[in-house]
Amino acid sequence: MNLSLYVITDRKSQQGRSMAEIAEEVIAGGVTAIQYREKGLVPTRILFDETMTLRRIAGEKGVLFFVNDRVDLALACEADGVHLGDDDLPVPVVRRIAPHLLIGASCDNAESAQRAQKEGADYLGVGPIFTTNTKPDAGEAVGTDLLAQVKNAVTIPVVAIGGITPDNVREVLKSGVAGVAVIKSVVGSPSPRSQAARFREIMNKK
Ligand code: TZP
Ligand code: MG
Repeated sequence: MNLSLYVITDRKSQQGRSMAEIAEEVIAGGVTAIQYREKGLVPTRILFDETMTLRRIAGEKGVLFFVNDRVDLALACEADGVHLGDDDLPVPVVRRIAPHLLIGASCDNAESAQRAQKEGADYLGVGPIFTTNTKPDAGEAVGTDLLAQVKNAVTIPVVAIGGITPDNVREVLKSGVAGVAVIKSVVGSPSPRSQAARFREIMNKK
């Protein structure tokens, strides 16, 4: 499971480009995982159509595909996995109803990370590492020291998220995480492809 460069969709950051175009570009730039995330009141049929498109694109290129929040959509489009937070279905419930799905769980401290691991999560999303305005309710930045603490408290892969850019990604990787998840810095870039490639280059040099 390669989660090293994990890009999350965001309609507001796309600047008129289609989700499919962004996905094709970031994959060409070297991302290893894509997550479909939609927090707006968008009809489920549109969400379904978009997840099907991204599922196909990711599948063709051998990139992992996750759906945020919605287990029904993850199952419907045959995603590789689903990413869950505290407001979503509990990890053990999803494990029961969708045993083949990979499950990512959001957490922001060592205790919740250990709990999610025990409940059967396959990887953890930890953040926000730095201040971000992409997710207004993300809470206080946790920083890289706490990230390292969380990483050392579990054995499953940890993906860092929140305010990560090519300028601070080296610092994040020092904590030994399996990957970084990024929205604005890549999806909001004039060239999502070259920005993903920039991340990739820095990460490969590490
Ligand atoms: N969860 C914690 S921070 C965040 C999410 C979804 C937003 C990350 O976006 P960006 O633009 O990479 O800071
Ligand atoms: Mg959620």
